Amino acid sequence: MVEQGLHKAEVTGSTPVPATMKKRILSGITPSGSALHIGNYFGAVKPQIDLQYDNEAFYFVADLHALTTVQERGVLENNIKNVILDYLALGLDPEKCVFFRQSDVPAHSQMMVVLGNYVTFAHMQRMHAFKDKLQKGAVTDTINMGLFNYPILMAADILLYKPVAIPVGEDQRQHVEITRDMAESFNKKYGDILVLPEPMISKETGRVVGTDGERKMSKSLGNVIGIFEDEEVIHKQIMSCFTDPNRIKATDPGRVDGNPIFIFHDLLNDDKAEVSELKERYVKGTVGDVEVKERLFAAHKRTFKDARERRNTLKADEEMTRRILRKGAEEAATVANQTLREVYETIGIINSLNKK
Ligand code: AQP
Repeated sequence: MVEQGLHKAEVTGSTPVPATMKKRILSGITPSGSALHIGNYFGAVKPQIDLQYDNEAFYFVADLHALTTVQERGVLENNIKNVILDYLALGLDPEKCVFFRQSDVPAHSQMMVVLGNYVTFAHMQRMHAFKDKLQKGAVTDTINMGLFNYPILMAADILLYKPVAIPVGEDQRQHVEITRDMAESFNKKYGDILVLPEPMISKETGRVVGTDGERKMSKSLGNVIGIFEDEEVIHKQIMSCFTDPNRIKATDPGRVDGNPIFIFHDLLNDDKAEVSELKERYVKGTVGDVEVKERLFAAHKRTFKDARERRNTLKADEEMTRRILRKGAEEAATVANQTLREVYETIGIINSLNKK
């Protein structure tokens, strides 16, 4: 596994890459909600953006994946637009990486059909997205095949580009592992065609806890701190954050380690002296939760001020985002189609795609 710090990281994979070549990495984001939260940002988006400078990066909006949960046309369209704007506003540079929409490159769906034959039903049943649903009480009658097949589409998304590393949050580790298994099973049969990618997960931020202080920050759990929502919404999210449950009064000595409000200060607050001072006072019982939260809110505003402004500018120029995605789709399709051709040829499907 490639462990990664928050900043630019050296990418190493299992496949040897000549030292002079940029290493290829890839990641996607599912527009299953209307906006990114700070868990997405520190766990995945920020590392991805940092990595775009020194690597050959492919990043895509996994719009087809969103269909597992979003089945209202207007909502889906809106989510897709938002996540594209969020990414660009946060610093994704389409000149430094290939940024595209999954559905713009049909090879993803075509490759999925092939890969489904190199994984067993039993293996798929052990995938956590499916198992979690069952554990939450869903019956198989209500779980759609899109969700069940999600890891196969994700394997297709990845393997088409032959990346050596996949920068993602901890919750995606299993999906990268099953991707490796599918590639391995395919290669065993046909020779070294597909590249086995490594998950690239930040030790510090691979699993950002939610405002409940227990579970992973997730939109579906409602324990998020947003990035681009109205300030009142962000303020409310921060003020509702759990702290030290054993502290009754502001004068009680409090616990800092594992306290979500301080986890968020460590992530967000660029004023490290302020964070140290707040921690000291918290331990001594000389600062109240409200002040700690208000200071976090102020830090959030500072940290995301530029991105919020950039987002407003980008929003006003829809044609520019369309241009960026068109260019990204062309570049992505060139690479993806080449792998698909190679795979088709390997398995014995010699069709018009393979004609020179
Ligand atoms: N809490 C998190 N900490 C670290 N990384 C996270 N990621 C998500 N939540 C955290 C990472 O963000 C990237 C995009 O994830 P996604 O498109 O799969 O979104 P998600 O996992 O569906 O995000 P949510 O909020 O958890 O959605 P729901 O509630 O719908 O399941 C991925 O790299 C992911 O690891």
